[in-house]
Amino acid sequence: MSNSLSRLFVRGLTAFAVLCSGLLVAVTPIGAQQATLIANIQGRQTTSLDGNWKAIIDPYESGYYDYRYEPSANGYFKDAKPKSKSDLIEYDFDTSESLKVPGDWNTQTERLLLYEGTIWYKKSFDYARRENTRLFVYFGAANYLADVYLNGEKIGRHEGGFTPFNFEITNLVRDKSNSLIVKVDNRRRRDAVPTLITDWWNYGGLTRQVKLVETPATFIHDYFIQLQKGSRQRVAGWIKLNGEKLNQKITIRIPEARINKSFAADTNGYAEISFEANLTLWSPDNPKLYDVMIETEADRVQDEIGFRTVETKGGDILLNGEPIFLRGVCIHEEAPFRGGRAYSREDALTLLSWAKELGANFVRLAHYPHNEFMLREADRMGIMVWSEIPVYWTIQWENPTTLENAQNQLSEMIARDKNRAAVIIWSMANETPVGEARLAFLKKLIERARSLDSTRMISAAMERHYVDDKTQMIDDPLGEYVDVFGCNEYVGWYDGLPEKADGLTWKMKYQKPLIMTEFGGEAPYGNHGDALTRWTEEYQENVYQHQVNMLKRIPFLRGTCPWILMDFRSPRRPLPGIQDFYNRKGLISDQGQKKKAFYVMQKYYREVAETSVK
Ligand code: GCB
Repeated sequence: MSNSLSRLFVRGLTAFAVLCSGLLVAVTPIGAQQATLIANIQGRQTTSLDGNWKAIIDPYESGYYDYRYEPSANGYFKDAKPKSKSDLIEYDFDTSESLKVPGDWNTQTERLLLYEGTIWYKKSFDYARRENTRLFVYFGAANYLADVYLNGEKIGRHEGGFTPFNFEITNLVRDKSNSLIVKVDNRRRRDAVPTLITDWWNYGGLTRQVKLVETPATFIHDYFIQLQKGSRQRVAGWIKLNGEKLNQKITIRIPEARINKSFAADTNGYAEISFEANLTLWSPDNPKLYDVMIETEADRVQDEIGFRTVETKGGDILLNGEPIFLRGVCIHEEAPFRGGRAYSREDALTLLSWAKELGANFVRLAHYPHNEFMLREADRMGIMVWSEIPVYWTIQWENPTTLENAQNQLSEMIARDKNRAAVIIWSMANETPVGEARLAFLKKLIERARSLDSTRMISAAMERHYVDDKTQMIDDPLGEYVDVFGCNEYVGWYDGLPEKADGLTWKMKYQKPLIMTEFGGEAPYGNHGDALTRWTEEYQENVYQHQVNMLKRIPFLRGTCPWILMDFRSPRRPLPGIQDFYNRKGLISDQGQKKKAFYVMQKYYREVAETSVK
């Protein structure tokens, strides 16, 4: 067997072995170079490819299909140049416009605000790869469908707009003038996840960081290091190597906790780990993170990991064994002040600091996995996280490809964030209609989530219905399969006037904790009037006052997440002078101004924080 063939074979075997152990991050099976997600990109040796990329707008996909609508062998990915003065080539990356990466394209130039289609991105780079190293190209996210080419060769495709992916380019990269081309297509599709309709902007492009990741020939590919379910002293998980020398010693060190443990990886490069440790547990009051070093002969990865337990007991949520009330708020990945997709540490710090100011110890990152800075900062700031995938409203429940796509996005979300103490809930879906096919679909997602991570709670944001004028019933059959019930309701906004909340009683079929995952109303900042005039801050405040009084009366309520922290762009919100294509349900405007409703929630959270159930 040639060297590269045997490497492929070994990699194939490794992938198979991991699949069997139920830990594989699913990937679209295209191209030999495709690799499962490398854990903790921040802890690696990387080279940023952020900055200006050349871009060709291609609404008819002329760079991909020929005039018979067959995939073209000479598409834009060839990055061709005329070889003589008579040569006909109808595109040129180098004289085309530039787009910033990371960044959505919609907010970079006026004419792309509503664009849905293909844009080709190109970055040139030099890279002197050292002996015995491997090179990967990593994308934080590309919305929605990305086809990636290096030096004219396709290296893979990725579907899903909010999760990271990487491809191995060891054998393709050159010392000089590499041409990395990505075709990004953000057209909505009925069979996609999300599907055609959402209440958020379809920001397209390379929306998160792009990096080259250099690793040793055999490297630490992935690991799961958390407290064992149900234990506050035992750390358990696994480490996975990738390369040719798999059967080697792996050491985990946590110097601050005097931990130095070694494990032998099996012939597949897989090692289960388990050891006792005396750790200060992570919590919102004390978000303790430890430096954790994972070392092999040739590789060393450092991470910051917090340790805590989270579970439900009857109707309670327990953090480190103590009942906790989740003082939450929903957040979209929308950039404060400048608009567009948020992507930076600064964006994360602004949004999470506002959540803290509100009194939150919990955030619902809606409606898709957010960029990694949000999770890293939540870990540091002591904010618990609900993380979800864009299985939103009505997707194609009976389509196996749609299910596979949703499972893949779920796997990628868990793969990236499974070592973040902040994440306490994986959520499967938002406001999906009760029905058999949907239940079967979501049960499959739950199975997948539990097989990848048994330590987090599972939930979904569901709906409720009236059994009579005054009684709200929570009995979605999906409730049976989740740990925590998430419920969206808009009493006072889509459902009656604010005071309707006063007369309502809530009932739930399940003996499980309930989080009210959405409620609220809309008002542009600075629009004033009386408390019954729609779109005024006073009306919004009124909604919140009545909501809070109602929420206080729900005995099984263990958390609240008002919709939403900050106004965000939405194609469904055209009302001139009021919405102007923004959903204005923010407690804070997109320019950072706090609305009256913010203070109602802040007061409520202060009260909650002072009572015994924190
Ligand atoms: C919902 C959705 C959320 C919307 C919100 C609204 O129920 O889950 O995505 O943005 O209502 O503002 O209507």
